[in-house]
Amino acid sequence: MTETGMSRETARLNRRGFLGAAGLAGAGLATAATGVRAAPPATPDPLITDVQDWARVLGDGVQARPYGSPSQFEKHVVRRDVEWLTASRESSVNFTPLHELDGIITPSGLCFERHHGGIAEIDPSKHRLMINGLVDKPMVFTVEDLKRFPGRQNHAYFLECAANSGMEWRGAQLNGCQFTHGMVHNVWYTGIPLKTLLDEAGIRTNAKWLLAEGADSSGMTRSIPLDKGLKDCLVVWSMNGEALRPEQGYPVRLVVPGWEGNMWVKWLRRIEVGDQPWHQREETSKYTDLLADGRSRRFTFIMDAKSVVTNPSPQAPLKHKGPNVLTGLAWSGRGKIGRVDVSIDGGRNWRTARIDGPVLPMSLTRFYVDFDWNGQELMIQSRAIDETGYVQPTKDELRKVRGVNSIYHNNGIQTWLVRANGETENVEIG
Ligand SMILES: Nc1nc2c(c(=O)[nH]1)N[C@H]1C(S)=C(S)[C@@H](COP(=O)(O)O)O[C@H]1N2
Ligand SMILES: [Mo]
Repeated sequence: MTETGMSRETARLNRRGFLGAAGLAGAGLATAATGVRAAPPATPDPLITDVQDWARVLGDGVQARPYGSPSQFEKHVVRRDVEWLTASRESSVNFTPLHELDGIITPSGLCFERHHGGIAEIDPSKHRLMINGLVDKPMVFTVEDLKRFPGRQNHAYFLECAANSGMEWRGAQLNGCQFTHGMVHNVWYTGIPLKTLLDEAGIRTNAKWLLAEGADSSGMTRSIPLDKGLKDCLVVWSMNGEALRPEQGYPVRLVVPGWEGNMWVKWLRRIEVGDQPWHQREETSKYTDLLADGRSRRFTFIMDAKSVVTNPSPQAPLKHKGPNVLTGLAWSGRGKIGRVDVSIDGGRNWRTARIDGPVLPMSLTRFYVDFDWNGQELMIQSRAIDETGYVQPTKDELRKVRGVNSIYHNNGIQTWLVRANGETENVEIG
């Protein structure tokens, strides 16, 4: 394990050999027994008998922390990057610590970041959003203008980078769900429908595509079908109830629900209306999937249903025998999650997980399995099924269709091996 908590080793297990040796056939997911057994009290236990400092000394007052931050004992709950992953530290990515979170909302300071030209620090009074191209009336809006439009909306949506799990195409590689699945976040957005602005400018009848452009040094540009832009795209200025963070596109970003993260242009400064796509770098050489026969899948847009068990996982091993809570996240770019199944024997037997919290379209959805662990080795998997009936595929099923040249759009089923001592590893059943 390196400092970032990951290993570059590829762990592959032989399915027959492993399952045979472990004798997991009878290991069903038993419902957890009631009552979590706690350790008997030590006598005398200083944690009970002593008066701790925090009970002796007056604490900070209300003026000490005008903007709050997490407890000093939560310093390990941070975004992490992988040094060798990209050529530069600015044009790079870090990952959401999914194994440290619960519920469905990602705290703003923990949302993974993906920048192609570093973080633009924009003075909102100097920012403008232009609508041009095939419109009756080209327009320029200030941020204040945007906030005066009627019809403001609130939505929770997941944003997943198309490269999430991209390092796993050729086998298990990164040891932690933060690194294998952490290019996803889910926040509450406040803004207005993109349609409101397009209506204001008046779209010409031959319009079919939109080009979204960012104000950062990368000048990010992506072509978006007009239908999608009119259906549910948003221009937002707020996440989780406060202004967007600079990392997430302050002062305005485009929200493209259910579609690959690259299209969610941050620091949004221009929408051009056109009659055909622009074929920009991010939709030609990048974010396309090279198939085995040499052809490329392009403009795939929608992020298919996917899920991952966040606990246990390599960064969050099992520590106790007896009752344990397994939990994870599921999402689909096609709508709501319909069901999540969990297996502890490498996909032989499945049990329906309990979903808790809101099940919203194109949002992360939280699932749980309360189970008893007797110390046996486990091969944990989860499988998402969305409301359209689409079933999350195995990695081998994906490879049959897509080959192994891809980086992007890997929504295959993840396997975690839990060893008898509770340590957990990223493996693949081959
Ligand atoms: N202007 C601009 N928008 C951008 C990017 C960028 O580099 N510049 N990166 C894109 C990519 S590849 C992804 S995955 C998402 C990441 O959003 P996040 O940083 O909020 O996680 O933003 C997209 N929008
Ligand atoms: Mo991305």
